[in-house]
Amino acid sequence: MPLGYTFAMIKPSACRKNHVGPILAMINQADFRISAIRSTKLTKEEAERFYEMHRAKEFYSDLCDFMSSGPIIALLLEKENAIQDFRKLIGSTNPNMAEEGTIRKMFAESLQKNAIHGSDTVENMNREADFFFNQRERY
Ligand code: 3AN
Repeated sequence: MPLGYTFAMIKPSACRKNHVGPILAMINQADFRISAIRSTKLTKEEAERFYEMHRAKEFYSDLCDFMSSGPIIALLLEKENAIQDFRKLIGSTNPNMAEEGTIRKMFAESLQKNAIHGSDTVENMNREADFFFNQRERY
């Protein structure tokens, strides 16, 4: 299978609790190569733009407040079957449903504060990667 990419973001709650190191170790142990990485803090407007597909949902405003509440780690990751394999590594959106050994099972605090984001389609991955990284920042 050819190499592909996925975009990931370690959320403010996981950064605040010093879970960045263990999460990056799990990502590397699962054979993802880090192509680009940045620590940054989203403004509320940037969070609204990143999650614009959820604009109509009742959790949208709270989600954008949370996602702009502290630093995040943005990641572009490379692996065979990257998008699907990464969704498996992070587990279900709701941590109560997440499988044992997944990142969300280990580090999520709630449905909203679920530790990490992973792209769900190639189209979204490209949009999300372009949101954070220019071509010179990708190796
Ligand atoms: P995923 O991140 O697993 O693809 P999405 O795209 O459905 O899940 O949701 C984006 C983010 O919105 C989730 N990571 C979570 O933080 C938040 N979220 C999703 N559903 C809910 C909900 N019912 N209540 C509160 N927050 C939610």
